[in-house]
Amino acid sequence: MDIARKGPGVGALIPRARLTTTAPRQSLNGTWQFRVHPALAVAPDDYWSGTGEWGSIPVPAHWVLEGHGAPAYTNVRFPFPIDPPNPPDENPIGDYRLVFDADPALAGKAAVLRFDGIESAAEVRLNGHVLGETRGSRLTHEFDVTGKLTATGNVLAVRVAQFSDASYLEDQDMWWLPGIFRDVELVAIPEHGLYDVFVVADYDPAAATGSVRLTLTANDGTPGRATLEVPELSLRAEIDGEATLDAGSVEPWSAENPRLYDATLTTPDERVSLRLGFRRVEVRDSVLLINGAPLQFRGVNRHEHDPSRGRAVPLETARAELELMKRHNINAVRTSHYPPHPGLLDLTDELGLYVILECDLETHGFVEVGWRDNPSDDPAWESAYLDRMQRTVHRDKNHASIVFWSLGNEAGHGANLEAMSAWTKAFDPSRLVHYEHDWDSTYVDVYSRMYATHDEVKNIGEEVLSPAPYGATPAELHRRSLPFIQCEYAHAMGNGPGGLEEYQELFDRYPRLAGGFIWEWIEHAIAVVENGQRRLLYGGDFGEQTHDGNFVTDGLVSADREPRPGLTALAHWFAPVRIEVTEDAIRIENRYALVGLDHLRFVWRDADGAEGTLKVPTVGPGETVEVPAPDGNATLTVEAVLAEATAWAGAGHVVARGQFVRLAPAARPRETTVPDRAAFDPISMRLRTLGGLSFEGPVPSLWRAPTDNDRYPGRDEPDLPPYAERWAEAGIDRVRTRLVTAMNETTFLRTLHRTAPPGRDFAVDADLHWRQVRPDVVLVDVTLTPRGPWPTEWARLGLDLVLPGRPTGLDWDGLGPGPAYPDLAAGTYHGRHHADADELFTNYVRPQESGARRGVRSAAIATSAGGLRVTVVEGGAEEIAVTVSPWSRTALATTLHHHDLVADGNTHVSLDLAQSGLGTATCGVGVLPRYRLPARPGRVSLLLEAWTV
Ligand code: IPT
Repeated sequence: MDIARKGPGVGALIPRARLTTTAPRQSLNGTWQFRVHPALAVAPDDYWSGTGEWGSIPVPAHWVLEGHGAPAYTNVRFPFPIDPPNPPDENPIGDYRLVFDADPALAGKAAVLRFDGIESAAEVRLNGHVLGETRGSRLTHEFDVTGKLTATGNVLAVRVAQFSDASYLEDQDMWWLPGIFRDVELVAIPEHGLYDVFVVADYDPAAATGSVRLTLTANDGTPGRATLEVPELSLRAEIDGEATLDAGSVEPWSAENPRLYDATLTTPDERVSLRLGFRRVEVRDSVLLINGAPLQFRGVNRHEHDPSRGRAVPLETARAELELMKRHNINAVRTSHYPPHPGLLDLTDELGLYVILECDLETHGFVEVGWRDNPSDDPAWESAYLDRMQRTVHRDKNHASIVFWSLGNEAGHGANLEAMSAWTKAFDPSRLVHYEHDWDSTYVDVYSRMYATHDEVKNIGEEVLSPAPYGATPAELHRRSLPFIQCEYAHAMGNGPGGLEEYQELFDRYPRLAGGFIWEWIEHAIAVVENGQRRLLYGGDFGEQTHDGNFVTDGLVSADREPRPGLTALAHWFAPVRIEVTEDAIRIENRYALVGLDHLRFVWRDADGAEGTLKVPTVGPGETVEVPAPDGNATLTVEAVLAEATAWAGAGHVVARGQFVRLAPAARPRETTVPDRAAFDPISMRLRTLGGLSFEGPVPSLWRAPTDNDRYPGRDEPDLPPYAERWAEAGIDRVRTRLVTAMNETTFLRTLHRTAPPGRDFAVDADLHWRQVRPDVVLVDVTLTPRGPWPTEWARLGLDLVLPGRPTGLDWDGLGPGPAYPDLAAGTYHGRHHADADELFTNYVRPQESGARRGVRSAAIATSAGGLRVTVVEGGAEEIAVTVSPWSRTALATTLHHHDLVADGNTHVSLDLAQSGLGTATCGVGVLPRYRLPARPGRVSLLLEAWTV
């Protein structure tokens, strides 16, 4: 086995489409014999013989997740020296062995042995014959086993190298996870069967008709013959090699209406089933079109990940995941950064998701040495590059959902990428070619960027609205003719991402902008069980020397696929319907490209529980209608719900929501007395007890436990330190509060406090006016005033309290049910909400600030010792936020894993007058100016009512 050369694998058959066929097959998944050697040099040659000691392993699986060695995470950097094509000496070698009886339909017959994924290189032997070697961890390899299979006692032996020359081409930002991690199968090749089929089902939007172009290849490589039948279209034809057939009038396929027509190709020995989706992807005047209408990607980047099984994701899990996407108004997936399990494309066809299918290619680590010797421009690697692209395209070419082929990710520039593009365009002109790093767009069909700032995206949208400048080069003119996408944007790591609304607004405004794909769908934490406790781990937790920490846990859903708050906001901005409710009218905008709103019902309800269904006239794609609002409601909520169940959600599922709310401030109590000073701490004059409940606080507070985004400098301010550092420098993470004075006025007790960081002279003054309403109720008028020149913006402006007992739940009147921050509030709505103790925070793998409930008018914070009801009497209720946590901010900021957080038995409460936004600085712009919180005064009046249990 030679794992240090620059070519593709050897011995595999010409790549072909994955066909659904009646040809006999036999799965070889199951329990195999297994052992690992530390390096190729010490791995015995006769591994197929079965001598020596063996354990066992499931196939498909990654051996490092099955008790042999450990996973390792790096983002851009290679974990070994850049010395292509040589892998490091420390290179675990996994030997796999399976003894099996062949199915009678396969033994002695023409058949292939198929591997759908082996990381990173493998030598395959069957009954003593060397069949060849694989390259391309996420690519299918088939070997001809004709005449080599016996009825019983077949010995299949596979030697897998964790690292190989291929590792230089597979430097994606993810775990290194070796092993046979996808299916292994035997498939018969019937004598008069079809080796390959290529079908292009085109749709002519002007005529509303379809056509089918078929190219058939027989098993001997000659043109194939078969009978095509599409019963629903009464289409039947004898195909000899190639044909283009008129399908007459058809319903087109789109993500909005994934209409598929079942078709069959019959030969004397075999029947192949196809699902035809008629559709056309094209570009006109730099606008991307699907079936003649503008196509806007509302997409996500999807890695294959399961916390226990790595990239061996069961298809049922993948299906649940795609359904979850559909329920959150996502209409597109970029398969970052390799082809997924082949079954995924059947699901995207069926459920309706546009796909950018990406080749298994990334050489990002070469950026660390200025792209010196990047394989992308080295002729010795050209055949490896072409092989990867051909395997990618051939396997999945018959799927309607795939609209772009992507050459790979972050592989720099070079002739090999151009060669991949040229081959792809020649082979399949029905789709566009994508590659992000070709900023000049010389060999791609779409201009693509990642994490471009809002300003850049705006410029790109605008530049095609006026004539090209005089003297523009042909390349420049070509680029201007292309639509634009952000193949990655809004880095969804930790609490965030902010800035979604502003991107969506640009995508909606400029026709050239065809939307984008959030980075990324899922966090890649790996679950382990230690001392009976399940723990989610990230880079460095497995003893790696070179690693990139928790950068692997960035997603709209957790590794267990629980939605993060960012997904709720995204569902709002991606919604195919916008509902705007005012006091007397409801505006409904249809944001679908191709379909009307007949599949939706519009239901309304008010705060008193009255409800009804709106009569909405026909609204075509891109149109807006206005209907009158039911009379006299201070709160009116209108929801667009599915009229009938779909494959991905039940009837009644809420697709979009709009709301009108007139906030009525709570009445200010008139009868009050001056509180007894005994209820206050004599040194600090902070409230010590109320209604029998003891307190610590309230104290002014400006800090939050840094989010992931707070820990990175934003793209808009690359030269400034991240906020977490700015805050630490200013000292707002450790402010002290001094009592300035306390005095009894005629009707209230006045306490004045100064809060400032150690070693600094800038401060915030709190002027509190206390009035007793009842023994268990106080009214406090709060005025917060900044003093001196503050060198940094704040995280929050609020009051902190510590209540006795652990938190047991929260009931509030405000935005919910999930958390909301100034730039991440979309998708929450006003109402009475409840959160259980475990819903008060988001269990981000690395602890950070989370869980703020916003727009709060009143909240009841329950603890195991009692509780506190807070009512906002005056003050900007839209901005008021309540955060309740079992952990102090210091604990959140200094603990590295969620499972290591130790609750101190108290309830930490923050009542914020204002908060900073979250931004997306981990790999994008920081907090946008309008969501920042420069030093500013604040006023609020709060009614506090306490109880004990
Ligand atoms: C970009 C990568 O394409 C993606 O795989 C991921 O690593 C992401 O960054 C960060 O999470 S590349 C980056 C240099 C913009």
